[in-house]
Amino acid sequence: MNGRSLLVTCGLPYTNGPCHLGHLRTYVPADFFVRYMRRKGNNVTFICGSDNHGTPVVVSAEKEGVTPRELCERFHTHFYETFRRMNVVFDHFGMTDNPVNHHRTRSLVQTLIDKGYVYPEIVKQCYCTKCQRFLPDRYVEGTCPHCGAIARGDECDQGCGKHLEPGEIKNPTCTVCGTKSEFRDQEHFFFKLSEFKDFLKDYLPKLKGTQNARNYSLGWVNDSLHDWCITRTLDWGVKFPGRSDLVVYVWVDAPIGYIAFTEEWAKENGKDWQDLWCRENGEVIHFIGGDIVYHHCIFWPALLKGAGYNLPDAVVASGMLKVDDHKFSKSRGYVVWTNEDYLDSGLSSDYLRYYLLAYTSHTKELNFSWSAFQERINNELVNILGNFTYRTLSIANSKFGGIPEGEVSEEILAKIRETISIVDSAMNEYDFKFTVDSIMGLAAFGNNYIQTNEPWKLIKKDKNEASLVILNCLQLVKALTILIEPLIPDLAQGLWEQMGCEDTVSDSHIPETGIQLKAGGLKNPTILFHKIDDEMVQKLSDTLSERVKIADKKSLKEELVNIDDFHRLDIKIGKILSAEAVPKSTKLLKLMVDIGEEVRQIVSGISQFYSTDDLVGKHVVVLVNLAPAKIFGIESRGMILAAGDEASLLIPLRDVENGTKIR
Ligand code: B3M
Ligand code: ZN
Repeated sequence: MNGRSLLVTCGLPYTNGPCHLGHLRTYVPADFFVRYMRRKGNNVTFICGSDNHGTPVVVSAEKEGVTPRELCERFHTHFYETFRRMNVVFDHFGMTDNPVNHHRTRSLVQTLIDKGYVYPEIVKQCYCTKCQRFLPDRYVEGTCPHCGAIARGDECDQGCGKHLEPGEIKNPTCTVCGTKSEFRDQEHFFFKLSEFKDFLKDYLPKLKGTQNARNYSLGWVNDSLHDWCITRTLDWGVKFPGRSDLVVYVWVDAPIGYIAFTEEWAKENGKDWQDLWCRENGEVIHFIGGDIVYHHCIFWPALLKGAGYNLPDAVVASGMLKVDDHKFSKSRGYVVWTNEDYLDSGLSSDYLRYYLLAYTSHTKELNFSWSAFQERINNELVNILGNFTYRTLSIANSKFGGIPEGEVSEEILAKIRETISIVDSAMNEYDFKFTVDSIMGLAAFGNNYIQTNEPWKLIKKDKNEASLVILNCLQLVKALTILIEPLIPDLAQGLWEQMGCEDTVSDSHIPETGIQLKAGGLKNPTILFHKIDDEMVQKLSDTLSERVKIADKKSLKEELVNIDDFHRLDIKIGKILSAEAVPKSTKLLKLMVDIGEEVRQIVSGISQFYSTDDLVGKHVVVLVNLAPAKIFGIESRGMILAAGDEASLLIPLRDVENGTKIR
């Protein structure tokens, strides 16, 4: 097939920590896009690798007491394997510390020097007198000169998100020893970014991809563009040409990794990397996180333009991630680890892929919670797609002996064509959610069609009519299987095999959705889509809240409260009137508690430790003005106080009346 030639890349993960949900928000959609473009008959090369240089890696290696290279190799393998487990399959996954990237970076930087785009300047750099060294980037912490938030040396990561140049940060301290750092003069090299203003003003409006990338970067260009310091005082990294004491800034050699990895891939596959990077014989599409738009839409095109390479055709930037309504944060415990939490619990990679692409648009903020995850999978993927495909295949198999003879109705073929055309335009706009919704719309149509026509009843009245209905359903299943493969490749392959196909669905192409099925046998269908049960969700939510609690404990150094704070809590003595187990829960009891002026319904997680008989008639201590909540669908108003992991209930030493206030 003669399709477009595409080079798709993903932002390179730093090799200083494990893969989490924040990473996947970029990699899964990129893999989805790549698979779809291949199903369309395009020629796609999918490239990524690990980002090994810069202070993120050196600081972590120093803390662990290993060499930066050791740390990089460990996390490089980790990312490679985790992406595989998620069915994110790159044609090449390189390392920025490998020789090809050292060579490509030095060569590109040398070209910039030769063309007069680089100049030296003496700048004020943070210096730690105790550690006796200069403090680049993450070696220093202080306040952001733009918004006043706590910031790192090169980035206001918790505040306005702006990139900071060396020396810009206010009140700097050394992150290793905590000493207040001072500013000292040092020679560094600058890239004349300001000379690229007109170029960027012309280039950015034409840049394809998502609107957020284009709009943000145009704003920055119109605002102001400063020259960019591209060297750092570090041992670890790519040496700046002619200077053994300086390396290039990590944001120079990391994107150049995209080129170096293409070279490595081309060499292994007998291709010419220059087709993509020097001759415009293809399109370059970058998938990145929304926090690195500046680097990809400002620095990177300017570097490429200056050195005479091809420019990216599209930048696709994903929105940010929240966990349980909190800003994603490893240190505060609001994180979901891909292996430890998700895959190692035995959950399917396809479910997470579905959720990440279907939950909200690619560029919007995604607020993750385990209950929303469960709801989406069970109500959409399992109830709609799983239900329709299983019903169709099992009825066809049991009542019609497989795929019956006949001609698929024009109505059905037209519906498939309509979906394909909607999907195609959505994919060209990088609107992944709309794509998924449209495919699920076709599944819902199928569900409705089979429900209305009831082939299992119709067969008794009119066998021919019934066999046409099931043939139509089977054609819809075939189309759905091909269309859904980019999203949920394992489940799609399972469906494909149940349809009696012996090849792999990822070798098929979109136009095949309209090719009529040949009469023949099916494999005995089994249920492929299983619901996620409440217990699993409870376990995952518990893991998350436990992590947040531990992080809280670490960060809260004994916060003091005053007596007014204490008085805001309405705590009273209550008497348990009745207790019953909450169905389907292993921990919860529903209690009715007399707190004096009223009887409260309270759900309490203590059933492992007490039988209902132990509790009825007991006086307990109740937090009365806790905001009401629904637990397992049951309203709970208040909380019974207990101590420790085994929930030892607090009780009054002498008898007091129900409703007595604790003071
Ligand atoms: N290593 C990771 C990040 O800042 C960074 C990406 C490099 S892409 C060339 O998200
Ligand atoms: Zn700031």
